[in-house]
Amino acid sequence: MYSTPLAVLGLIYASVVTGMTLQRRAVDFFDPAHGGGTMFDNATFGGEPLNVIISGLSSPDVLTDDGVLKYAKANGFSQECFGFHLGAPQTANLGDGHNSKNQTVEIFRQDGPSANSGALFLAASKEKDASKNHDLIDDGYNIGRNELVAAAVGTKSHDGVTYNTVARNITGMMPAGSNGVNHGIAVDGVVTLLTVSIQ
Ligand SMILES: *[C@@H]1O[C@H](CO)[C@@H](O)[C@H](O)[C@H]1NC(C)=O
Ligand SMILES: *[C@@H]1O[C@H](CO)[C@@H](O)[C@H](O)[C@H]1NC(C)=O
Ligand SMILES: CC(=O)N[C@H]1CO[C@H](CO)[C@@H](O)[C@@H]1O
Repeated sequence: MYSTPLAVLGLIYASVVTGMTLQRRAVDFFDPAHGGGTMFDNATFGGEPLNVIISGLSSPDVLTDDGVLKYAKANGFSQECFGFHLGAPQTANLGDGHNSKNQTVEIFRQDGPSANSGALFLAASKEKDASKNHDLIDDGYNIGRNELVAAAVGTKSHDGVTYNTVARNITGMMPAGSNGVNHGIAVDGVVTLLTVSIQ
């Protein structure tokens, strides 16, 4: 194979555009294991499963700090209790909205130099009570994931923006069981990939 002048021109054009605007990314995400990572974060009492991924192929505006907050609102989660810093292991409580009072979501962005997908990795869990101190219900990770996904899938509008979300399950990336999982709560090993398109 050799590069035709047209292909080279295309490459230069692509880099220029990338430098100027928010580009749609090229991959859903990179498997953290390939870069020495894991699908568990490092919370206070062991790892919380990163059981939902917002694809790097989503509309770029969804993957920004501001954009993901707006997207959460569109899904019925209020951002009133949000206090997270993306990229750092911080708890983000999507807390006081509608039917999801005790849903907790931590958000991590995959944007390091060796795996810059722009994807957001979420650790979703369901707590017993919003007032209790991170006391998960039985099966709290699987249920937290399923509730978040159920709230997100389909077409949702908020503040003049319409989002279309498609879900796909990925197995084989996260080990099933309770080994090394926060509070010893077993996970089913399913990671749900959400691809969000702004209409
Ligand atoms: C939290 O979730 C559990 C299980 O769904 C529910 O029984 C409980 O009432 C909820 N608590 C609050 C404060 O929303
Ligand atoms: C993903 O897996 C969960 C748990 O088995 C299931 O409840 C859900 O319906 C699946 N979602 C999709 C999109 O396949
Ligand atoms: C704070 C905390 O939970 N740290 C853990 C991070 O993960 C390593 C490896 O699994 C544990 O040894 C630490 O205890």
